[in-house]
Amino acid sequence: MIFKVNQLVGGCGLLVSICLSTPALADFIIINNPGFENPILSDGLTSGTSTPSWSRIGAATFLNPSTSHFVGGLASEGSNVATLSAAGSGQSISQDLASTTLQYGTYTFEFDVGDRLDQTFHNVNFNFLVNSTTIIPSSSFIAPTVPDGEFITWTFNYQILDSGVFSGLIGDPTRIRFTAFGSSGGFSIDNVRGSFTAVPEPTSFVAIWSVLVFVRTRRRFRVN
Ligand SMILES: [Ca+2]
Ligand SMILES: [Ca+2]
Repeated sequence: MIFKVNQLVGGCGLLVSICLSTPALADFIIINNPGFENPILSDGLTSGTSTPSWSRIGAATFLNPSTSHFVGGLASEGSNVATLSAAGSGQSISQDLASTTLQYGTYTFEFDVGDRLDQTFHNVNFNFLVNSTTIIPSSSFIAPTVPDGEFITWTFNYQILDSGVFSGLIGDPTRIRFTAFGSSGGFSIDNVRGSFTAVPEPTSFVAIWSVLVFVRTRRRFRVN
């Protein structure tokens, strides 16, 4: 019988090892109209109205580029891109992530940044926010150089720790925002995507350790 109990203890130990070593799977974050394909635009035209799912401050535009904007007249994804100018008060576009509340884990956001041929490139200001609070990226970001007339992918990571400053904001709504600050130039954005990897639930480990404690207690009882 003791042999069987040892087996059980070993099995639970193995179970804990498996739980600890199994990598968490990433969930895609739902971003609506992520490539600015709504509304449909003709080549070289910009949208004169707001674009679904994105809030707009200033005269940020949504463009189906021609060869005067990007090499080959191509967007990074689909046909359209968002284009923000730094001139003036700072244009911005943002989206409330309706299905993504703040949770413990790692958030990753990627998007394609373009430098228009007819525009001087101005650095991108990207923010991930909970309520109106900006979350600082978990690693320092070195902006990749964007070739003139082309797009390149930028990636930002955000780690929310259970001991961190955002503990009190778990479950609150999140938002992403692009802003162009400065006096001239601008940038374009396309193909915005995000993912989230949760940290393992502490309660599952409590349950596993409870089983271990129970088994060890029973073993001592039988030995005594
Ligand atoms: Ca697009
Ligand atoms: Ca340019």
